[in-house]
Amino acid sequence: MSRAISTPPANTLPYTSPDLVESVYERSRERLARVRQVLDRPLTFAEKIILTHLRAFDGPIRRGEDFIHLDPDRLALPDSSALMAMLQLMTTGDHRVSIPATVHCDHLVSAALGATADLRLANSEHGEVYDFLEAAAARAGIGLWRPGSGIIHQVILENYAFPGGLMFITDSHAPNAGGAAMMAIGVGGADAVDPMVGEPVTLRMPRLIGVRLTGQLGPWSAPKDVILEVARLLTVKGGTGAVIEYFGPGVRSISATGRATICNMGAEVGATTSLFPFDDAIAHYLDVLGHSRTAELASEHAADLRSDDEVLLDPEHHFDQVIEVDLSALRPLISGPGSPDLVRPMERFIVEEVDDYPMDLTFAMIGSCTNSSYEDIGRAAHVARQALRAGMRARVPLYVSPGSASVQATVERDEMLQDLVEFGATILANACGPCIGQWNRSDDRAGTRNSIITSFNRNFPRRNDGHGETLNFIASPEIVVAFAITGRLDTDPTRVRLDDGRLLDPPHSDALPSRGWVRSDVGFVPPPHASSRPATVSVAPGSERIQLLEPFTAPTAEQYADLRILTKVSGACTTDHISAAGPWLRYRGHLERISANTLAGATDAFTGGTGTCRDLLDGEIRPFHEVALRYREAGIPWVIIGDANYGEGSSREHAAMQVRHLGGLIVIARSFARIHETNLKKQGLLPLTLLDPDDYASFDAEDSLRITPPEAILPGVPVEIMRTGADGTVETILAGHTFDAQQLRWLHMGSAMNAIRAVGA
Ligand code: MIC
Ligand code: SF4
Repeated sequence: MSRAISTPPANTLPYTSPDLVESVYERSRERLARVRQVLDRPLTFAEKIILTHLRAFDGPIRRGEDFIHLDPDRLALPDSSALMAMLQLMTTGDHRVSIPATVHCDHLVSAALGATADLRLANSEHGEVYDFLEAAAARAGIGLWRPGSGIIHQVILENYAFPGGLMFITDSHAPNAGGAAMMAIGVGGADAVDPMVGEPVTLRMPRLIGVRLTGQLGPWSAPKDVILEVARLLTVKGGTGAVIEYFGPGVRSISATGRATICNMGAEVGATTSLFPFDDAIAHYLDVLGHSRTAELASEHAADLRSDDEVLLDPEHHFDQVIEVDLSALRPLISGPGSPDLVRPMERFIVEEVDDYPMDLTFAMIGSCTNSSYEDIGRAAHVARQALRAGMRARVPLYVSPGSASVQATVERDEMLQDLVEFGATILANACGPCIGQWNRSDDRAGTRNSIITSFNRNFPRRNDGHGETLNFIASPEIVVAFAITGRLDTDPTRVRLDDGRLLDPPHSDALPSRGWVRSDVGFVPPPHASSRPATVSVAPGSERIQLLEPFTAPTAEQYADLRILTKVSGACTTDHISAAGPWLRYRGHLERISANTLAGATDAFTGGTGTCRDLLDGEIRPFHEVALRYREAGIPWVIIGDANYGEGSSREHAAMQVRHLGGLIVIARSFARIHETNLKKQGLLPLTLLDPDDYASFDAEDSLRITPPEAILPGVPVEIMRTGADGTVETILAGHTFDAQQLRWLHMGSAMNAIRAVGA
């Protein structure tokens, strides 16, 4: 198979060229005609995108069951996951990628003093990583955005998203691009390697959830409240394996960037992706941002960029589930702490629950990929300005991270940032910062129970400053700023009198700047022409930050015949619990080093301890990774027993690779989050879902397990787990798996990368 395809010139541009958009539309139109002929039924917008991006369309596909093979139009990778993706790509050969792709340096910048100082520090602290990524991207023909240029999802929305396109991004908040009617799906790094070498990405055909929006958002309600309401209704598991498609008369009242906020946080309900239909608001967004030709093209193809009329007339018939949200009835909501789906109206929270939490806020923060648009900052600045007029300033430290250099330049030109600064805000770099624990917190509250309020998307324990005692409440940016005025959680900031006796007026901002968009491509590095690509991509010997990967060896029948349980985790076990971010982000390119954090946040059901378990070799309690290493050295293969929605949250494949690196072979859970399950499969691990979730209770610390040998595992056939207890009792438990015939090669070869290498060899 030939893999050396020359880099498309598309990669040298800091935006998606109209030519690419046009060719996608032409191809999609032809394919759609054939799909319609064969299926002969109305189609949802999500189906139109999926079915026109299949490698081959062979007739009806069962949702939630069949695997599909997709060829995306673009790829993007944040630095934190690009490291492993590029290292894995390197294990498969020396490739020039066959698809437009970009790397975005956004996750490693720490927040402390403000944008300039923080970026300077990031460049010196992470220079080795940035240099590696720049060289690896250049060699592979991939564009790169340097630190400070923006958060990946905002940069994509502004530059690369186009209606009806399909993109894979190695980050769970990929669906943000759904605000511009692009389907963007979060995947692990190994999945991104597939399209880089010309292979399709494999995915299970998603179920379809339709969300019908009616009414209109009230004065203090925001797009954030729409998605918090959806999270309340669906919970963190409810969207698993589904595309959420929004429609209905309420859509009109929400701007493209507001829609992006809603799609972004679809990740918090486990959705494969979220999507809005193309309409005038998106055309206007594209136009103002300088993509007029793309807006024109999309308008010409508008009928293909939304659900068919028949679907909209009878959605219950065409979606697997339909939810209705009346925007007019929505009030500002508050999520957290601990989980994004712990949601209730702010008014109720203040009256009924607030006493359970520390009342004084220690920090307020706006930004992150989910809420850093022009409109978000505009509405936040409008609230801040009213406080300033009343002679008031923020009573708590307030951080603002604009999403991109373009947003920053635009809100600066329109003097919004200046107002926020006068109000007391510190402007952070256009990067992830405290959202992902890159926060050098300098106050003395870290480590003591304290409340912060943010407009971010995740509030898992330890996420922001590494301390489980920090409670993160999530709300819309304008509500966050309003709380910064009072500094307390127990007063409704929309009803409090300012020092001048007035109540706050509801926030207002244009959705897009009336004086035009200030475009900034600062930090974009196009890949060099093939003839001048760097000769090699080198890693310094003994580097602490980057380690070349050794291929994993294939699991054997013998190993599957006698496995021990490292831990049975109890309760939520997100990827933050399995492989924490924050200070550990520095080791995202060094598998051995990062493995030291494995399961540090997880609770062991056998001992009740967090981050530790009992070592079966000598009965001592030790950190998980130490016990795992001791088992590995003793030649004892091991499994993890997981609870429901195991691996929820991010796309970081480290959560799978570390387990594999430490000698883990199997994860048996009540259920899995989609991306993590695939990540496990790609690394040659066997994720098993208990057919009867109650069997979770049967596993004991000293059990030994015997599992159907790898070569005997068949698609669609449950696997047998023979459990022998310490007292000699034997029981057989059945578990399902989701490997199809082709994916079983990943297991048999030891990993998906081994399988790619074998084909290329
Ligand atoms: C996150 O929000 O958790 C992250 C950090 O962006 C992750 C990606 C990562 O861990 O590399 C995600 O959402 O996928
Ligand atoms: Fe970055 Fe936070 Fe968005 Fe993840 S959720 S991409 S860490 S801003």
